[in-house]
Amino acid sequence: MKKGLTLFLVLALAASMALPAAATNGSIGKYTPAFDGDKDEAYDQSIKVNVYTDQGIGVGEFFHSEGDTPTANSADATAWFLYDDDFVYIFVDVKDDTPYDIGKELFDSRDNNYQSDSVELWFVFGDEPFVKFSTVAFGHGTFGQEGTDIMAGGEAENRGYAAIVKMNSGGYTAEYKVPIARYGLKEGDSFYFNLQLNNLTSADNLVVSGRQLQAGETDTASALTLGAPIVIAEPETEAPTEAPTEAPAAPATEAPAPEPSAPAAPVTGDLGILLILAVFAGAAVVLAVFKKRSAR
Ligand SMILES: [Ca+2]
Repeated sequence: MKKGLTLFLVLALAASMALPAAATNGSIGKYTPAFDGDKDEAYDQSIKVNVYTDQGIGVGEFFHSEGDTPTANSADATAWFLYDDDFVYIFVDVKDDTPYDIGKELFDSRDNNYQSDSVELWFVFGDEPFVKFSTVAFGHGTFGQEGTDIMAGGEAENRGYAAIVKMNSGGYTAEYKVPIARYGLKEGDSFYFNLQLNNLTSADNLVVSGRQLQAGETDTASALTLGAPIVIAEPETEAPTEAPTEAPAAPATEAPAPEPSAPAAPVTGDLGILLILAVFAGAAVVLAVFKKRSAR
């Protein structure tokens, strides 16, 4: 029995290694993060996609290079997803030990700025042939395309797109807002996604990894579904601050409690007295009538 299970696992492992890995599919959690370029903790409760391992391609593989062709690409990137009724939010962490700044002037002088350290997000939303949105390291700007319609020079931002790039010691991060309501997407709908990573090692040495995506090529893309809401538990650090404020509050709210019950008892007492008085009054009336009758 145990041997059979071991054999099964070995065969399953061999089969998984022999077959080309498929792109990772999954569900995106519904949650609106603070859009500030930092990774909100809710991202960790949703799906993530690595440029290599989750897209069915080998680590370090690339599909395009310019300049001296490197044997492997050392850069790596992982994307996390959230969404709400208006946007898909994507946080991308790029490990790039050769950050190269092409400069704002060169960025602005180019139309389609793929020749830079940059992240390209590729989508197929419904009937759209494809949508591309990219941002460059050092935060010089964005570039986008809706099919053949170019979104450059701030046009992507005019249509609701946004990106915040932050450099760090091991590369850079970028947080994106993609306006899914613009494409009619809502909870329960799916779209296709691929991540592309452009890595410069010097001004004219570029390696491009990941995948691009266009309608009709979606079988190698990640199918991502707008899924259930994410519920973030109350931070534990708030508990001690709440306890001291609640402690004095408790006696304060309890103290008045006896007050309503205290008057409650006299109410029944008053009724008793009233009853007694009524009896006396009745007796007095009876006595008065009796006295009048006897006086006649
Ligand atoms: Ca680089």
